[in-house]
Amino acid sequence: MASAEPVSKLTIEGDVAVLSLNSPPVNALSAAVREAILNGVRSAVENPAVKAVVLICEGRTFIAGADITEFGKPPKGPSLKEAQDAIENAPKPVIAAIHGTALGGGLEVALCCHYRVAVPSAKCGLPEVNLGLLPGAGGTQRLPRIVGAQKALEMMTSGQHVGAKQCLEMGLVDEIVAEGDLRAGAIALARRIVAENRPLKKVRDLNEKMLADRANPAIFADFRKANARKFRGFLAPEYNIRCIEAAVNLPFDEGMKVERQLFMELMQGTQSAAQRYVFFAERQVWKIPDIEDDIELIPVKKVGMIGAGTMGGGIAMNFANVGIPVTLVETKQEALDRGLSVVRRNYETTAKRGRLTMADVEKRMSLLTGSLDLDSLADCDLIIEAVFENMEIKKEVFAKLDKIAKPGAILATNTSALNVNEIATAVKRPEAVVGMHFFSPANVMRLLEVVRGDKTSKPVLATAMQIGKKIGKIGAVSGVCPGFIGNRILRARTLQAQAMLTEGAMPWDIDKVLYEFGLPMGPFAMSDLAGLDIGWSKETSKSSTIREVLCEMDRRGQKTGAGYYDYDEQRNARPSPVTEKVIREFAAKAGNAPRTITEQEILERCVYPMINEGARILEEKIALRASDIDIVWINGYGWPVYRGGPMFYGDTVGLAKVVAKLKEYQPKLGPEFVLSPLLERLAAEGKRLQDVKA
Ligand code: T1G
Repeated sequence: MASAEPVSKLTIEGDVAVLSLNSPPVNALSAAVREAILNGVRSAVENPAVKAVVLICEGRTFIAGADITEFGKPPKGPSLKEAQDAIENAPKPVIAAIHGTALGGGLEVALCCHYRVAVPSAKCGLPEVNLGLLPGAGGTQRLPRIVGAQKALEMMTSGQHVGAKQCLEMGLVDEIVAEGDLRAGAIALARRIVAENRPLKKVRDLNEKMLADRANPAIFADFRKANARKFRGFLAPEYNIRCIEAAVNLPFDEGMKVERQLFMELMQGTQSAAQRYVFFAERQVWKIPDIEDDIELIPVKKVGMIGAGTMGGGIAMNFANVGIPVTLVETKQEALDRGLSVVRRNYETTAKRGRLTMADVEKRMSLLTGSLDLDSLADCDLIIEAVFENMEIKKEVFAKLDKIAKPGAILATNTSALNVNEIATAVKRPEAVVGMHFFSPANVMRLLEVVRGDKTSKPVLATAMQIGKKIGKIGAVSGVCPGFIGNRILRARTLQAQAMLTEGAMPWDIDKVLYEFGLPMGPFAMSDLAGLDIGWSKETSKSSTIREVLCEMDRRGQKTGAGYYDYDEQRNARPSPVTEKVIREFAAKAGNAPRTITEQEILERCVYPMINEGARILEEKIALRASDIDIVWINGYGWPVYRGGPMFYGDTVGLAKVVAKLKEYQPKLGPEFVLSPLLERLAAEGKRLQDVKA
C-alpha cells in the first residue's frame, strides 16, 4: 500500500496543527500510517505554538480501517494502540475531520480523538464483522459509550456504514460542515474548542449510557433471539455481542481485555481467514487479465428485454432501479400485462416494507415500456434475451435481432446452460454476443455470470461486467461450457446426492449435513421448493429416477404438499415414509444393499467432487481464477461466506486429503466423475487452488 509520496504532512496553521494522511487508495492503517499518526501527534503536542490538532486525510476517504493486507504477517512499526494513546492522552484537543468512510480502525482512531467533525456525505462504521472479526482497537468499548448498546449491536453485527446526519444525531460526530469545507471547518472548530476551553472529551470515560443499559440486560437476549437465523454458523456476530456486553458490565480496561481476547480468537480462526479471502476475491473478480482497466466501454443508456416472464421482469427491474429505461417485448399482450403487473407488485411490496416510496415505484414503472414488436428494440444499446431454454428458439430470436439491433448494440443471452458460441452463429456480428446469466429472483440475487464466447469482443465483455456492477451485481467471467461455472459444479454435487440415495442415505440425512455445513437448504428440500417437475412430463416419464417416480405419484414438491418430504399446512417439512419406501425399492431394483453412510462421508461425497469440478473448470480456463468460482458459489448458491467458497474450502481442508478421499470414493462416484489432473498435481506439490494463475 506504500505510495511514493510521504504518507503524511504536518502543517501549522496559526495555533492549529493539521496532520493530513495520504496513503491511497483508502488511507488504511498500514505500519507507515500508524507511524505517521504517532510522530505527527507527538510533534504537534511538543510544539508550544500549537493549541489543537486536526487529523484529516487526503484522497477519497478518511481512514477506512486497518490494512487488511498486513493481517497474518509479522507486525511492523508502532502498534495502533500507541498511536491511539498518543491522540487520546494528548494534552491538547485532537479533532478528527472525516470525509468518505471512517471504517473499522479508522473510526476507532476517530473515537480516540476528543472531537469529530464530518461532511454530509461522510459515513462511519465498524464493518469488521464482514471480515469475520470484531473492532480490535477499542471500538467495541468506545462505540457503545457514545451510541448505547442497542445501536452498537446493530452497527457492529451488520457492519453498516451510517450517514453523517445520523452520526450527528447519535453523538458519534460533534459537528457537520459543508462539503469541500472540511479542513477549514475542522480548524474553526478546533479554535472554538480552545477559545471556549472545552474539555478533552475521552470517550472511554463516558459511562452514562453503560449504566443505563446495565439496568436492561434483556437487550442482549432479545437481540440474539431476533437475529439467530441471520447469524447462524457465523462466530463473529456473537463475539461482537459479547464485547458490547463487556462494555456495559465491566470497567473500560477490563472490557478492552475481553475485546483483545475475542479479537485474537477470531483473527486466528478459519472463518475470518475465509471472509478476508472473500473481501479481496470480490475485488479481484472484476479484473480480466487480457483487458485493460481503462478500455473504452459501450455506453448503455437504453436496454431491451426479450421475455417479460419471471426472469425478464426481474432483470428489467435491475435497470429501472438505476434509472435506465427498459423496453420489454413479449409475444402476447396478456403475457406482457402479466409480466408488468408482477414487476409492479414486487415494487409495491418493497414500498410496503418502507424501502421505497410510492413515488419511487411510479418512477421505476415509468422507465419500463411494454411492446409486442421486436422492432421497438432498434435503438437499444443492450438487448437481453430471456426466452424459453431451447437452442432453436434462441437462434431464431438472435437472427431476428441481428436485422433489427443498431450497429454496436450488445446482444446478450440469459441462458443458464446453452452454448453461447452456438447462439452466436445465428448472427453476422458474433463479437456482439455475450452471456449474461442472472439468477432467480433476478432483482434480488447478486450474482451475474458473464459468459465470454469465443468471438465476444473485449469492449462487449468489459461493458457487460461494468453494467453488471452498475446494477448492483457481482459479475464473474465464465467461458462457454455446459452449466458455465455455477450449474456445472452444482451438477457434480447433485449426482452424488442422488447416488447416495440408492446406497442407503435418505434425502433428509443429506440435507441435514449440508444445512449444518452452512448452506441455506439441502438439495432435496431445494428441489421440493423449486418443484420436482421442472423439465418433467407425464408423457415421457419412465420411472427411471426416484424423482420421476415421485412425480408420477403426484409428489411434485411443496406445491403438492409432498415431494421428497411430506409437508403440513404451514409447509413445514418432515421425513416421508412414502419417499423412504420409493427409495428402498429403487435401491433394491438397482441391486444395492442399503448401508449406513456417515455424515462425514455425505459431506465429502457432496463437497469434494465440487472442488474437483472447480479444478477442472480452472484447468479448462473456463474461470479466470479459483476465487471467481468461490464468488459464484457464495453469491449464487448460498455457500457460507465463512467457509470462503468450495475452492478456498478445498485449500483449507488440504488438497492432499481431498484427492485421497476422492480416490477412495472413486468406485462410487459414477461414470461422469473424472479426477482433475490439476487437483492431483497441486495436491502432490502441496500447493493451493487459490495460487493457480489464469
Ligand atoms: N486494507 C487494505 N486494502 C483495502 C482496505 C483495507 N482496509 N480497504 C480497501 N482496500 C483496497 C481494496 O482492496 C482495493 O484495492 C482498493 O482499496 C479500493 O477498494 C483494528 C481489525 C473503503 C468502502 O472492512 O469496505 O479495521 O482492488 O474497491 O468500492 O478494528 O474498500 O484497487 O487493489 O473496495 O470505493 C475494517 C474495507 C478493516 C473496510 C471503499 N475496514 N473496505 O470501497 O473501493 S479491519 C473495512 C471497504 C479493522 C480494526 C480492524 C471498501 C471502502 P484494489 P474498493 P470502494
